[in-house]
Amino acid sequence: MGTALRQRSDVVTAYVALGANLGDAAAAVRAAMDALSDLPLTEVTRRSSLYRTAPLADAGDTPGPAAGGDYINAVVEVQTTLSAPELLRRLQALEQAAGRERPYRNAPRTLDLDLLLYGSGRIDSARLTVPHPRMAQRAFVLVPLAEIAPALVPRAQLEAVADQVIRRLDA
Ligand code: A4P
Ligand code: MG
Repeated sequence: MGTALRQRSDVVTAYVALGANLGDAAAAVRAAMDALSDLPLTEVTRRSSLYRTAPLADAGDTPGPAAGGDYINAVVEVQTTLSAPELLRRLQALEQAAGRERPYRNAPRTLDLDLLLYGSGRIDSARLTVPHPRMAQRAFVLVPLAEIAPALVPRAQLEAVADQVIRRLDA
């Protein structure tokens, strides 16, 4: 399957951000990486380390319920022939399977999977925006992405988020 996938001309390199801050978040993120590699027409080609990160709210967010504890975050690279909407649907199904509830925006979550990049595609639909609109402000996305795809993360972007707390977990 892997070789067959790589030979297809419609294969796209995409990046998925993983985050969790409820229960055993590291186990949830590792399990999600495995689940991504089990998706049809999709191969995980790079996995970042896991990172422990301080919860970050959107600048525009009104203060709401506590954001919860630290997150575990990571990024994976996939090769896929799924369309971007189909990949998003699969990511959301994995979130549901991990027991995700959505009581309010930025609520603590057992698993959050965001599509960061889908090839060089730009998508702006009601359900999907790619590149992910908040990725450039977030160390918990940029640092693991830079670990597996350094060419995609300008140094200036990393410097701009250098004040955000992020620590790589030992393997
Ligand atoms: N959606 C649009 N574009 C995308 C995309 N590229 N990838 C839509 C994924 N989803 C996308 O997402 C809400 C809607 O966004 C979906 O219905 C989808 O159609 P959601 O996952 O249901 O809700 P959410 O996670 O609460 O919102 P969102 O926008 O994913 O939140 P963020 O911006 O990802 O923030 N701090 C740390 N340290 N680590 C974290 O991982 N995560 C968040 C969540 C806040 N603070 C954090 C972390
Ligand atoms: Mg999300």
